Amino acid sequence: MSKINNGGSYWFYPQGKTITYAKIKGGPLAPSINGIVYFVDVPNGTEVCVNINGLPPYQAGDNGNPIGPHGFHLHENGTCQIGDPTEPFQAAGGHWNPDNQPHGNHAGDFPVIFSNNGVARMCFFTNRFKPWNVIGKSVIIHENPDDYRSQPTGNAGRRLACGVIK
Ligand SMILES: [Cu+2]
Repeated sequence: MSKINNGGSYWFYPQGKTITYAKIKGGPLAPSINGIVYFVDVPNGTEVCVNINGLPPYQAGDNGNPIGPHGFHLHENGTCQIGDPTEPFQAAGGHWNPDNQPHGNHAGDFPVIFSNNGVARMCFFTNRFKPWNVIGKSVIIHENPDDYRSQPTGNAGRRLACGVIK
């Protein structure tokens, strides 16, 4: 295993693999979110792994604003400038969509993130890019679930957390 220093704690990832990563920080709507998303070079594609803490508690959608599972995407601009604190991270732009697909099939469309008392861990495989192809893009975690159908954003709601991929 190799490790990335996160100010006193460490994140571990498979040794000998090429990785890129984004440190994830919550914005004004969810300041306690922090963690990492990393991208590991594997045969024929990339394994994407998530290790996030401090997600808000799940809330059912009866009031029209379900909190979690959280929409999760790559966005096209490598900036986590907060901007308007009631609609943060707009500077990150829209979904990263290099081959001009409908939402649901963007290269940057990822599975939703499930919080377990604030903690989320998962890995998944994608063949849509290699780790180095996403350097300079951003990772966004949304407040609401992605419906994988509404265009162009999946109706995933406000942007809770952001990280720029290095
Ligand atoms: Cu998004």
